[in-house]
Amino acid sequence: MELPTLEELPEGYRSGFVAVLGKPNVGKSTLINAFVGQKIAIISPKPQTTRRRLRGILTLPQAQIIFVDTPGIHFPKHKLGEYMVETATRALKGIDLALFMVDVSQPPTGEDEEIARLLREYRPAPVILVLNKVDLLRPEREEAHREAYLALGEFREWLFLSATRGDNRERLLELIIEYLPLGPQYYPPDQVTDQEVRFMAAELIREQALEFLHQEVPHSVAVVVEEFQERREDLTYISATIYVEKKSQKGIVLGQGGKTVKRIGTAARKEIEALLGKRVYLELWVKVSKKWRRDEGALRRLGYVLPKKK
Ligand SMILES: Nc1nc2c(ncn2[C@@H]2O[C@H](COP(=O)(O)OP(=O)(O)OP(=O)(O)O)[C@@H](O)[C@H]2O)c(=O)[nH]1
Ligand SMILES: [Mg+2]
Repeated sequence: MELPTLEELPEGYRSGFVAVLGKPNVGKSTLINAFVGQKIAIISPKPQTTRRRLRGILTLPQAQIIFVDTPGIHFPKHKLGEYMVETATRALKGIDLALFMVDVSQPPTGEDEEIARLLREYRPAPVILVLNKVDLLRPEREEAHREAYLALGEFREWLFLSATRGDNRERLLELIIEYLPLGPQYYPPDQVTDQEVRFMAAELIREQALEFLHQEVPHSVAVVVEEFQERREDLTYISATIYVEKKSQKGIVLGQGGKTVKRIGTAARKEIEALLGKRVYLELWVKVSKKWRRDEGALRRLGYVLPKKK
């Protein structure tokens, strides 16, 4: 699809890049999926789910919003963590608006303070404070938590939100559009993300690994799609490798008689079929890449390469 020229767009058309920042697990990816109306980012109740920057594009009659999903900012314990935090920090460059998302059902932590400090240091754009998970906020804590978050910095706007239930989502969208500059469509109106389907398939497999594995194992998982072939018009063949950090984890991912990897595969296949709108034959392998989260070379081989500084 071709991009319309400025003359073809309605007068006053707005567009821009909106980074969603916050510590792990506050609901950043959930919000972007809800706005875009499609699962473009994987989600899990476990922290540190998103590892790379990715874009979710919402095209409306009056505006195009490019949401930038970022890894949760935290105090890293290994090179993968450092990579994730650096990725999130670099996403601040060249944005038009930042959404600082927090979990308002809990009081602020050191990670929230660190993000507020980053925003003060970089001053990337106006900041809207998004107090998410309001559906979990106990009424007697509302005032104390709200005041504690508002005290973290200077915010142009703030609002309560429930990304899952939808409270205030429309209001947030209106606010975002108000802060966008006049501009063209950067992406064709039917495009919802900048990611390749091959990469999205790898993420959907990792999402199911997060679902079926526990404790440290899910965090030690990386997924690489080795082959992605349209065998027939209605059938895609995908072969992927699940990497873990140690031999013992390989046993856990396989499970007795291979039952765990089978479960991961069945669930992921359904998700990928929904994404592609066709049948998928998915083959999964499990391999060990020793302590890959601590190894720069392994990180690169697994595709964790920093986006260019803008
Ligand atoms: N109750 C409630 N749960 C929410 C809300 N928003 C997100 N969640 C849940 O919070 C968990 C984390 O959501 P994600 O969207 O993966 O969080 P994230 O901020 O992208 O996390 P990272 O990628 O790890 O940084 C999931 O279990 C979501 O279903 C909300 O408004 N209310
Ligand atoms: Mg996320």
